[in-house]
Amino acid sequence: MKNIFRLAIAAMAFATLVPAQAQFAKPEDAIKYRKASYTVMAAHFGRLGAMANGRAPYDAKTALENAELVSTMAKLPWAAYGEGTDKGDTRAKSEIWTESAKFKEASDKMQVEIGKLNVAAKAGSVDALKAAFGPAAASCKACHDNFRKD
Ligand code: ASC
Repeated sequence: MKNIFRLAIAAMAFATLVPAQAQFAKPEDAIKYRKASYTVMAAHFGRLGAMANGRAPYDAKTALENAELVSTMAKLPWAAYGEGTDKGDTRAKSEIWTESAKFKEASDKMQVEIGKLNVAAKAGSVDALKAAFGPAAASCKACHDNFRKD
């Protein structure tokens, strides 16, 4: 019995050490995963944008649900840029890997702005949402401009 526990602890310790790309069996799986996370993120970000820009009626509860989903999705793509994922069905530019510190900085900035968008959504006012939406959208665009082929 003791050995089973030891084994379980060793397995858990190992799992935390496995590099991110090992979560994916094949590079194309990682590419699919990151694209899927951006797709879901964009859907919910777009609903917030519609409210922020007056194309949809503001509803605090809906705004918060969407902002929380965007926050969750915003954590996901970064583990899926591992080795071999620069080629294939992707518009990712090689700069993601050759200028990885810049890419990390841009992805961190985006997550900070999405965090602020979440705080704004929690505040429950359309003005707070409007104020946070622009910088969040700009942080998405900055990455597209520098790291995505059109
Ligand atoms: C969106 C969306 C993006 C960003 C970006 C902002 O709604 O899907 O990728 O905003 O276009 O410029």
